[in-house]
Amino acid sequence: MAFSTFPLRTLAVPALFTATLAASVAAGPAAAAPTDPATSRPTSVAPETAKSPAGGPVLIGHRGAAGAAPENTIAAFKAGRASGADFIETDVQLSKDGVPFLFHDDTPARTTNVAEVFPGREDDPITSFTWKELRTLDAGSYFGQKFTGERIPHLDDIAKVANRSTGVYLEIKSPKNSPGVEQLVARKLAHDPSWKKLVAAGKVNVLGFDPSSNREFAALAPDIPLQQLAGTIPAAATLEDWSTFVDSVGTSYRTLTADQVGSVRAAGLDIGVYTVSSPETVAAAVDLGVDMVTGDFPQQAVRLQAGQAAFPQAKGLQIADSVNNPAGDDVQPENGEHVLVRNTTNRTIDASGIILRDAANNILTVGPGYRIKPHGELRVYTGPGTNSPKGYYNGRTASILNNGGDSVALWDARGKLQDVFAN
Ligand SMILES: [Ca+2]
Ligand SMILES: [Ca+2]
Ligand SMILES: [Ca+2]
Repeated sequence: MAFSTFPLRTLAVPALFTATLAASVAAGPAAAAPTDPATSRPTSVAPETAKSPAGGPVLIGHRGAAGAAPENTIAAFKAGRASGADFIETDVQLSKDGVPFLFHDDTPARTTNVAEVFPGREDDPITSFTWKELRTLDAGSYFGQKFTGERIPHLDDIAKVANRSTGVYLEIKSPKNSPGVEQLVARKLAHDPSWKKLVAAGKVNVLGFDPSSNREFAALAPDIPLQQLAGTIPAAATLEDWSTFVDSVGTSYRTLTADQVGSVRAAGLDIGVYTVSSPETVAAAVDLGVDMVTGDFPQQAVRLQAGQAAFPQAKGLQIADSVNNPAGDDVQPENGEHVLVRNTTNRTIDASGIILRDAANNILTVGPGYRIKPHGELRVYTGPGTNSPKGYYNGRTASILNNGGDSVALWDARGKLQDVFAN
């Protein structure tokens, strides 16, 4: 389908954002499909440059490219590099025996096969494992069969994937669980040849949520750009304090306001946002004028910034909405949380075997025999219910769609990315 049918769906969008997105997605011929009834977006938009006057924000692949490959693995780092993003982000921790490794969670349960290899240790701190033990874990198969054999990387592995185009955003993760990690990272960046090369090219940034850890790192490595992460932007006095040891603040795009962007800038700091995974949220961040955008789908963000279609393989199925927090229990018979999939074309599309994957890698699918009529919709539920032409039920017993906002990627049965929705 022509990408200019891209709907604004259900987000409330400021006019400037709409203009940016329209420019960003202007690609290919005008569409035959009608305007999305949920919005009033015109079917065709004048092609014009998508780049903001300043060239747009720095684009960063979250955990490599966590939407496209198992997070924080070599496969994800390579996908992030291939996307053309300015940086790939990762998380460093220390093993029980002091080896720096790249891993996000505090425990191995979600993203490894720990249950098979070390039964009973699923919820142990990841930092209670030795490096030898960590290397026996499979960190790829949770994401998909074809990634079986991906290992938890060593800190130095990402420096070998990065280059002068795609550098590293290195988060010091849960530093209280990894005593000494600040010194180790500072030493690496100063003395290891592959890190030194990246540092000299301006392609290494360090970041973290813990202000005391950041303060310590800043004292050890004052020349490395440093970012304070924060779930929400604090008061001016705190920003002022942070500005004595960091260069930028990174926060969730979900709560960031234009006023807060102003207060961060007033403290002399740059501003970044995470985890920005859909085209609409990337465009909204661009319109807020942020300096850095971190997301799970860097390839799509790069394409948008270049004025190209985010999903060149899209066949016409899109996510129209995600109902993360319905009235009553999120998982309840017939009526719980669900994702609304819409056929945006004039022809019937086979939705059998499509996959909906949320930011934490929970997966909903659609069974055989599901064909969505032209401009028709299918509700894909997390919980149990009676399948019908309008609804498919995954029969899960626990909620997966985060009520504080989530992102959902739609993959077709052949593994081609069709759409990403975020709220
Ligand atoms: Ca991180
Ligand atoms: Ca609810
Ligand atoms: Ca939910």
